[in-house]
Amino acid sequence: MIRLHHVPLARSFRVLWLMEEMGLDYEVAYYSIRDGSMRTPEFRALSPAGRVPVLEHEGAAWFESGAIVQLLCETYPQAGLAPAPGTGERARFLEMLNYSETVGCLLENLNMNLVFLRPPARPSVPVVKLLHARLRASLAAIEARMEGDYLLPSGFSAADIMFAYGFELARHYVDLDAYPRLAAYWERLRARSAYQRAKARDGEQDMYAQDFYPVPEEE
Ligand SMILES: N[C@@H](CCC(=O)N[C@@H](CS)C(=O)NCC(=O)O)C(=O)O
Repeated sequence: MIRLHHVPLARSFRVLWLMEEMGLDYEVAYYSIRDGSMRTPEFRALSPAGRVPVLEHEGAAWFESGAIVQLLCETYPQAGLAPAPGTGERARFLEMLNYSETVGCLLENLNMNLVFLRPPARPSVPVVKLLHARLRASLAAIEARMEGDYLLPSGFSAADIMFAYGFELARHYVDLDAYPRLAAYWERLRARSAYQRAKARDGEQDMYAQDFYPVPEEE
């Protein structure tokens, strides 16, 4: 039995997409960040910090999206979505798997300031400006390194899933067309049938009320 604990458009989408690429059979348990469904003792028993994703996999429960992606790649090596330890592309693979959370944390902090804060709390304009600048720099760094169609020269891998999920959120804060290689890469990934099947099971997001969140004006 495989069950993914998932919030639409959250980092758990990485695991959903990976499982579609791998052709696994799985169930999805849906939650919302807004409705308290992640605060139950049952969910906390699976995820100590009350976060998604959690993957229940044949009697075990795993949390942290990067760890789950790596564990699935090791459990199902026949899917060919991760270079094996000791091979030439392994270092780049692990770098990108973890760099995805450098970008993920910037996006989470932008979400916190611009999407989740409720009045009378107000976002800090200097902090939002700093987060924007750091997000743009993090994307530009990969834009400059991107040579082929995917992050690894040998082709599509689970590192693409980990990293490219961030575009789903980043497009609410930056113009992705400013990064032509990344924009073309994102188009290429969204054309994958496994991505489209994962989107069909993602569910309705209740995070973003606007398509784009500009940097707020100084008072
Ligand atoms: N580094 C963790 C982050 C997990 C995380 O923060 N998930 C968010 C959704 S993207 C969450 O569950 N947030 C719930 C909350 O903050 O209450 C991972 O990659 O799994």
